[in-house]
Amino acid sequence: MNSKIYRYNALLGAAVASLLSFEAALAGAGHTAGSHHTTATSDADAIRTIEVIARDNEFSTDEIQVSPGETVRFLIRNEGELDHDFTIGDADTQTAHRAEMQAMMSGASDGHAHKHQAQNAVMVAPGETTELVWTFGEGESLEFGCNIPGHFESGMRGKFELQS
Ligand SMILES: [Cu+2]
Repeated sequence: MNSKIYRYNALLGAAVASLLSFEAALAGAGHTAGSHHTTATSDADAIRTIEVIARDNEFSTDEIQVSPGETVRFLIRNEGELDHDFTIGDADTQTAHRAEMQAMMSGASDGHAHKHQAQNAVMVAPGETTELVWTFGEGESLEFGCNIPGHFESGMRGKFELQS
C-alpha cells in the first residue's frame, strides 16, 4: 500500500513541480492578489478570485455560489499534509476522474500523468497554492471534489450553486 502511494506521489510530484514553476513565473510577473481590477489586459471581464482551502480531508467550503457566464480564479491552498486534487465537473466527470486516479495508483496507467493535469483539475501539494480558472456556463450542474482515492468519499467535495 505505502509503496504504491509513494510511486503515485512521485508521478504526481513531477507534474506538480512543472506546474508550480509555471505558477511561480506567473506570480512573479503580476502578483497583486486582491487589487487587480484596474487592468484590462487579456481578461475581458473582471475575474473574481475565490480561495478554497484543502485540508485532510475536506475543503473549507461545500458550496460555492457562482453566476452563469462568470469566470472565477480559484486559488486552492493545501494546508494539509497530503496531496489533494481539485476537480470541477458534473457527477459523471467526477466519477470518471476517480476511476482514472484509481488506475494511476494501481499502476495500470502508462504515463498518463499529464492527462490528469487537465483544464478542469489541479493537484496541490502540501503547503502549496495552485490556481484554476474556470468559466461557468448556463444551467450546468457542477461539483468540485478531490478525487484522490478515499477523499471524495469521505466528504472532500461540494457543489456550485448557480445564481440567477
Ligand atoms: Cu484530497
